[in-house]
Amino acid sequence: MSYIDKVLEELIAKNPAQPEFIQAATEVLNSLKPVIERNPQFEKESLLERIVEPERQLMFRVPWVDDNGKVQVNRGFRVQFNSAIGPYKGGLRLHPSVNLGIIKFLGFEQIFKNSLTGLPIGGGKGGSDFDPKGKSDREIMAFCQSFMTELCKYIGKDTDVPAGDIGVGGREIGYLYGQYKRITGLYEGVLTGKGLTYGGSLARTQATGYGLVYLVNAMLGAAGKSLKGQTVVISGSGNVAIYAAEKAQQSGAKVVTMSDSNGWIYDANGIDIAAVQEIKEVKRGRIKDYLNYHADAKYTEGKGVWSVKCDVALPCATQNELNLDDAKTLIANGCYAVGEGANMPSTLEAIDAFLDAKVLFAPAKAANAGGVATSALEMSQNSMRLSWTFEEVDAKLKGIMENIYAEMSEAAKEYGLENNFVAGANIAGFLKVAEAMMAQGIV
Ligand code: NDP
Ligand code: 2IT
Repeated sequence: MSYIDKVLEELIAKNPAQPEFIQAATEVLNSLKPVIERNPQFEKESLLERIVEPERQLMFRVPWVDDNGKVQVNRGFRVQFNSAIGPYKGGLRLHPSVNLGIIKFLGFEQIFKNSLTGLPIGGGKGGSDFDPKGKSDREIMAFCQSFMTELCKYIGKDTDVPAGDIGVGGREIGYLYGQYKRITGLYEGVLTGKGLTYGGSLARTQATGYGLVYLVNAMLGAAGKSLKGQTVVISGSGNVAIYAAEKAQQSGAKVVTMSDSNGWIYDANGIDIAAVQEIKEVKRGRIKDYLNYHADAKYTEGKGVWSVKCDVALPCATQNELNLDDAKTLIANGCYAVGEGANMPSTLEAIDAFLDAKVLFAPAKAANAGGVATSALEMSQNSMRLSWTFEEVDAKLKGIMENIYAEMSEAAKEYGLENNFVAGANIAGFLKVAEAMMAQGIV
């Protein structure tokens, strides 16, 4: 049995209840076959066994009082996966589906994503099974304060720097930051995605969605194509989806769909992003409310954006939202490029179908790295006690995404896997972390 197969077999036996973690690890490790062949010392020093085991996993009780005076209890998580190249860095997710396996898959992906940014950040992720939907601001604050009361013991600007993810945006980061400062007395860049009045970076809100489109533009450009005049389908209507849609439209594309967990909208005239922003960012409403702004758009309950004919697809909602059947439908309808804004939105079978059909496929850990890259820029600004303009941050973000495209395509080429950006991103992200771990001894 090969070294990689042996490590995967042990990982599956040890983590049977963590299918998402197994899925993420399978994708990465299977990409590393040619790297392991060239570097036998990795097996000798059990590098893969070490890299799939988090350095530390925290699970804790989060009690809080709801608006009826009832005590609620949630489970909190922080997985500090790998600190070889920098302090743990990664978001916090608040969603009822959150469990240890989900946080481990996200933390594992984050290691290689953060490496690809070229910035000094290690991999981590956290969150809770708390459901923010329908909660009052006071309930959100009560939860965030309780969550941070425990988490603050384990984080800091040079050790672990959380940020947003699903269900965590500016409001939640504010409550978390206030509680961290109150307990520790430290005014420091312990979180990113902060408000602009207390250390946040301009362009962090836009960064993941903009970065996704910068990377897709680089990928299309290298293939002699561009977004101009193209039809784009997007899933999700949260932070990543909104700013991906905005930048895609600025790049000359027509975005025709967006969705949430209830259903999806189709607007043949192109999505009105200001309307989606008002519905989601201001009113915290449902995507169905788009009909109140554009009665001629179409709303359908359930899942369905991948059935719409398009040139480019940008999944920006959640993991495993695009399966083999969806991939086949997209390919049959002429979709020639996919950029993953969400983390692991495509199943392993869907990815294989895209690669077999020679679809230009930008994997999440490269395509959505703009968010965490700009978080790292926020950390730099906090350390220097200054702030860059929107244009400065945006220009750095664009440069970082173009560099990620170059790194993943060169790594793919070097290993004879031209245009397989899944393998290219995994290999390029892995090699930097692997070298740092080897240099630091058996830790
Ligand atoms: P938001 O909470 O802002 O938005 C999430 C969107 O996805 C909402 O439209 C939500 O619908 C939908 N969604 C979430 N879960 C499900 C589900 N189980 N089924 C169907 N739809 C769902 O989160 P973000 O935009 O920040 O995150 C979206 C994705 O991007 C995630 O995979 C995240 O990990 C990833 N990501 C985020 C980054 C960031 O900087 N924020 C950076 C890199 C990746 P509803 O409101 O109905 O739940
Ligand atoms: O998945 C991700 O990269 C994020 N949710 C952003 C993490 C960050 O630290 O900005």
